[in-house]
Amino acid sequence: MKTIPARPFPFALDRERVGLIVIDMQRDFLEPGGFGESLGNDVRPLQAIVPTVARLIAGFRAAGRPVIHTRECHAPDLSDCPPAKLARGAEGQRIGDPGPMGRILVRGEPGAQIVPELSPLPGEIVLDKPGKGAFHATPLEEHLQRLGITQLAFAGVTTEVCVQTTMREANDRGYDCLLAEDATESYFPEFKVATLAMIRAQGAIVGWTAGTDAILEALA
Ligand code: TIU
Repeated sequence: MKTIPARPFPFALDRERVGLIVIDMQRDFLEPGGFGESLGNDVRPLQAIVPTVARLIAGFRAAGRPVIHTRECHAPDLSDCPPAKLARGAEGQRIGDPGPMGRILVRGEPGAQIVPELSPLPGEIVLDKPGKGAFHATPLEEHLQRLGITQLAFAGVTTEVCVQTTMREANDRGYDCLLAEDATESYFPEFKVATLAMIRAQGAIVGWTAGTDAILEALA
């Protein structure tokens, strides 16, 4: 165990049982023309965290710990997309519609790929998920159990949507959750601040937050 300076109180990192989950660092969310921009968002703040996420991934790989990547995307026939999700968004910019990076948020399209700087290595787990949370309708929990993971470090986008949803799913399943504060971002700065605060409120009710450097130091 190594103790990390974290909030709301230090986090005891178990280097034999921790894994990293990198949420939805996809072109659809980070690049102009993708799903994120189609919803009216400025994607630049999300692009800015890519080097930090890359450092975190490199640290987990160097420590021999699992790195799991997720992508929010849907089957080409959209059979896994609930009608209520499909109906949202502006006309012509909905899930499945053609965009500059292929069909928006559809599996296998260029926009659904993870940005090249953060490409998964061969053998790393990559999960396509139809929901905001990475446990819903995916084999994530089976993978974690097989790997003996009981603690999850989190990075990715967006803080208050897919990252927070997955942290809450993980917390309810008994995993200790640690969010890398500078390796996550939102289209709405105030939502990121609020999400970090609500995660660590009431004695880490959802989990802990810490800086990437502190996490890397404990892994080294
Ligand atoms: N729109 C938004 O903030 N997020 C998403 O739709 N998905 C993720 O957070 N990955």
